[in-house]
Amino acid sequence: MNSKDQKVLVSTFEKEVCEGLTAFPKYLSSKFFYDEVGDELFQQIMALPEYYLTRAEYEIFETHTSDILQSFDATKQGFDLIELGAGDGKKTKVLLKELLHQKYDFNYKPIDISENAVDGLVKNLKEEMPKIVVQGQIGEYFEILDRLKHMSDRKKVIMVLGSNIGNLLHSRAIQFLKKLYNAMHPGDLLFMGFDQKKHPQKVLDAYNDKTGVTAAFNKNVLARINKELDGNFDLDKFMHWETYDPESGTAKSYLVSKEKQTVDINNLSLQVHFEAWESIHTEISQKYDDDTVKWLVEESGLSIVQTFSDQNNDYKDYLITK
Ligand code: AVI
Repeated sequence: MNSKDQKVLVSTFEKEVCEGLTAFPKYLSSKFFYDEVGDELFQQIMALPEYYLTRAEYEIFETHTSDILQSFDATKQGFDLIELGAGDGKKTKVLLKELLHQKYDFNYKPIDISENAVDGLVKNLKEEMPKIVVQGQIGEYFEILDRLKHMSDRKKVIMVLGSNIGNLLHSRAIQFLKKLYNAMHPGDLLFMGFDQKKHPQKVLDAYNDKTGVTAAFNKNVLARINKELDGNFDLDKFMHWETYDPESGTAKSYLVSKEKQTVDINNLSLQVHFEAWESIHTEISQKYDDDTVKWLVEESGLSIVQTFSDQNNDYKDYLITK
């Protein structure tokens, strides 16, 4: 950053872009993938033949619907269904439909970082299932969790689907689970999706699809810098690169500079130099096994009650209690 420039860094985006692109090695958080364009690209990813996660969780919901609902509220005394990172709610709708059908007493509270996603979902549910009381909220996970505790007196069932926890390093995942623990009262439940370790090629393919949608999704963080911070990244001069370590279960995404180049980010008065083949680390997508999930959950003071899996054991939803 130009030292003469006294510009105050206001938004998290500005602050983190500056930090990440002046660090060595360079990094940017995957939470910045999601604007209107990023949301649309993620929708496309979820429909890709390679991206098995969404279909696997959908299969779990379709094949174990009644058992899942029973596990949420066996006595039918009523609860709030809170979904963090709700997105378009496609999978959740399977449960919502059945909750209505079986006359459970519940309110649905979808929360997402994307205003666009929450507004779309609330509008869509009003049309498709007008009987459900839906209260959407916009916010980042960690900040929302502080509000969660005081959200209602009813029993809470908190859902975090899509292996969204996998975008956090284990240390952050434990912090996140501890925050959930603090937001829960005894008897409240957490229903959380964890993508499982599997054939490494299957994981690599899921994050490196043939049509290049995932590459465009990854590069969207650069497009956002261009749009929102007056940057001049040439997206063609970067390539999407994916790795998967079967030992740790960590899939990592990078943007790799194909040549030596300098990029200006005018709103930050920042010039960023790239050597040829220098990388920006943008995302982790962690894959788990039962022992690792048990460790994360128990480190946070919580415990696993039950698991639901797809036929291939590619993916699992864990029912967790305080
Ligand atoms: C949202 N999250 C769980 C996705 C994942 O699988 O890590 C985001 C994603 N990144 C590339 N493809 C999908």
